[in-house]
Amino acid sequence: SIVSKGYRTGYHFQPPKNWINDPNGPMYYNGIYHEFYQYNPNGSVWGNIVWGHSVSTDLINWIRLEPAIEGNTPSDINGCWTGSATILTGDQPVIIYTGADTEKRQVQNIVLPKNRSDPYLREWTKPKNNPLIEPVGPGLNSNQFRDPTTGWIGPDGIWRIAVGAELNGYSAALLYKSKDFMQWTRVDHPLYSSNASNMWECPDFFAVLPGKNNGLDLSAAIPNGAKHVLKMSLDSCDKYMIGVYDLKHDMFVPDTVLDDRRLWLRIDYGNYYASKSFFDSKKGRRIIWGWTNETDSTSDDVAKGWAGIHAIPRTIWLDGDGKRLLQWPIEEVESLRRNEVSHQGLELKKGDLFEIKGTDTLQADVEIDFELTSIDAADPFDPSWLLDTEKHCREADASVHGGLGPFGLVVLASDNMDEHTTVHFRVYKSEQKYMVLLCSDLRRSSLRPGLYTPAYGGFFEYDLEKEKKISLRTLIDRSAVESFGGGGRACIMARVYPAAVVDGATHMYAFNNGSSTVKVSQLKAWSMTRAQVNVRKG
Ligand code: DQQ
Repeated sequence: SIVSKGYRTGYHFQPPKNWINDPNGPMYYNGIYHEFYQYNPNGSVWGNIVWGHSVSTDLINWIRLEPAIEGNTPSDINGCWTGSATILTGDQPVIIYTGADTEKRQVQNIVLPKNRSDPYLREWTKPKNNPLIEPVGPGLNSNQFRDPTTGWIGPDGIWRIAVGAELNGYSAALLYKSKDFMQWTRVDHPLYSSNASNMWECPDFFAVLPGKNNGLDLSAAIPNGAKHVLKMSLDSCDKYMIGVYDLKHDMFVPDTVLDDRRLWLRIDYGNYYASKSFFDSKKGRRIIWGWTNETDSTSDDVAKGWAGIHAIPRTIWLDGDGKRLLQWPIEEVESLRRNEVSHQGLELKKGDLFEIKGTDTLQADVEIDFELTSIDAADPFDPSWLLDTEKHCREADASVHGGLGPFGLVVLASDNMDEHTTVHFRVYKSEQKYMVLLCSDLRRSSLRPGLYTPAYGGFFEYDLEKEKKISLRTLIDRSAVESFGGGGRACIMARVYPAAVVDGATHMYAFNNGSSTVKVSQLKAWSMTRAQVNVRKG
């Protein structure tokens, strides 16, 4: 139908049809990037899950292969769920994933490539010793025990993985050890656990260097000054903690422990879940992939024949102050840019709306630097907003004048603005520092009924005395609006379904609705050409 064609993304990862969810086992091996994903080969709702498999040389254009793992043994007959890839010493790739067994218990299984000299690693075999790990031991809930991480080797030469679990009613990343990646024993304490929640899905554990965007391989020597990150998926979002990995006790120790999980940092403040990162040895960076589901109705998904996309892979690193992760779309996405439009020295006064013309507004990449003329105009910050940023974004929406902001972008807007999505900043003053809010407001995004249209928001601290510019980058892809605020300090992935997208005519604007003027020192926009995403079979 026309509807499904209009909303189908042009350069985000998705299979030709059907349902996808979590990214699984991303890796770079022998010159090829692999992306596996939770996939329903029979329809556009969750179910019958197998591991879809695609390969790429640039993480943007993908070749589709046959599913890599299907549930056909006693240890995965009721489910082939999320897992991770590890490249073992001697260049041996392996995948550990969660199976639901004959009794619907969650167990961890392994698969190995049948033929390592096949450049695409098309076929994966299950050794006889599955399951490798069963849900046994004190405090474990056998229905909440899944999503093993990539393995890492300690200085003692022993492998470790973490598994998301409910332990004694609380959330945990359980730690397992092995000499050979086949025989695993549970360590008597978790890598980390918290009684602020009761289950963590898709844990991810990795190392980062403050202020450096080169990535680290957790199995290589970790340099001094590095920090560790534990990411967990809960409450429909991906949260993380920064800390250190205490090797002596084999434990993750967060720098700050926040009892209220609403305050935990988030990889993304929008629609982004079950992310998984990997070390890209080709370019020496860490890349994170996440799943973004549809926010139309299930019947819309059935009509479209597809549901779920993956966000653009992002380089991920640690801010210089060690307090927050930064993310930026991988540079390869820039190969899709066409027809650059550029403006300098624009002034946006209160109420100004500047139309950005000359690009394909349905598939675009926009970068704007906003320069603040007077930071004294910032309104005071109220820390209670941090507990519910969506509520704050609803109350202080794009039409509510502030001292500094709102200013930002209006995207996918219909001719008469009946439909529009805003991505904007507000700047607040909090004691010695400034707090910036990035908001992506979907409430007016579409006139169609039955959509989930929240106003997403995330705050970040910003040194405005030093840095007078706040940058916004937004990738627009028909039903996807993916934004990076303050150089990747806050990210918001969103899905929208404007009727105007189906008609193929939308507009894009820069705007300011704050009392003080902001300058746009630089604005660049590009049309994004269609990528070859899974259109070819390999
Ligand atoms: N999705 C998988 C699970 C995981 C969940 C099942 C997270 O392994 O916990 O499709 O979205």
